[in-house]
Amino acid sequence: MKRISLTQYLVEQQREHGRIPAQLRLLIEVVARACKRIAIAVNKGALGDVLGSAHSENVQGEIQKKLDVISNEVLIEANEWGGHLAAMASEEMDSIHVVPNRYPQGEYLLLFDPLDGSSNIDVNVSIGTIFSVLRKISHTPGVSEDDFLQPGKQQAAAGYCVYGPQTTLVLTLGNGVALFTLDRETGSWLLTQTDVQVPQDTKEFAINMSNMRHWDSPVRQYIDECLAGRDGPRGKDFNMRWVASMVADVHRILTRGGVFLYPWDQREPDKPGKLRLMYEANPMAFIVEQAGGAATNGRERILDIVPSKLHERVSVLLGSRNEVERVTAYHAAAAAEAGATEGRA
Ligand code: P6P
Repeated sequence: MKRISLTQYLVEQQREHGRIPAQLRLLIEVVARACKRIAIAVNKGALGDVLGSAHSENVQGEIQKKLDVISNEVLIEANEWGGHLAAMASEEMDSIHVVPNRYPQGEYLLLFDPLDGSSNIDVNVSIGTIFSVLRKISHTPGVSEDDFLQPGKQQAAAGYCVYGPQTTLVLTLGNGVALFTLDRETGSWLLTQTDVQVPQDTKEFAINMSNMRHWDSPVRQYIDECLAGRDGPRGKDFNMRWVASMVADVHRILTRGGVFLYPWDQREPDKPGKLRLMYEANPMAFIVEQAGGAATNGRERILDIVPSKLHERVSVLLGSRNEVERVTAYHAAAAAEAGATEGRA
């Protein structure tokens, strides 16, 4: 494949396919440049003053790492001045960040998890940045949190950057998935794969097994069948991976297939799941579907969920289509059984 730069790829997408307006092209380039800066900060590790706790808490009630705060600031500063955004939302900020009046306002809304998987920072395991792009559709002056509360199928673009053995940017504009690898000698994002496809089947699942006793029955049934291997109902052995960095687990699935599960469990029954809908599940679901995979919350397509809160959580099942459909079918069967039992009561 001819190694073209991200800039050339975006110009060609804009010129040849009319797929992205100039403001969206600028947005993607600015976010990609911010990810480069984050990659440099992450790579410093102990050599820079970037490891350890920031001794502050985010809206999720999680203790922030220094790199969480640094990454958030890099993305805010990089995107404020360009005139492409109306506002931003971040896992690390309680409320939305409206572009200051000293800058022109644009039509896009940017949401991000600036550094996903930050529990892995201090142990040198892959982490990443996840971002989602929506259009401001209301014509009311100004911008509010309500402008962000759109289902994931409204996304104009989505992507993530993995800070791992390679620094890789994964991007969808709604017409397939492309991968760019950072050439550290020139500082360029170079196109290294187009039309990424998730294999429809897999022998690999990703879930935090320590939560097994808390799972609902459909998830327990699915994992038990995988663990039963070739002598069980699936007739094949399965492998397990759990990096505890969604970007790393999703990137592996995008590369060789697999199914990722972070389901609802009984530890916090009032929460639908651990992961956040707007800036984790939605962008990853968009990317996985664009690569031929599937993403549900066990009952419905993640991209169809109409959000009610900016930081709402969701149960996530995503990856190889045939496996996601199987787990989702187990949820439907359990719900039907519960309904029938209720009817008989
Ligand atoms: P656990 C990271 O904190 C994260 O939000 C995702 O990146 C990851 O998949 C999940 O949480 C890991 O959660 O409970 O296994 O530590």
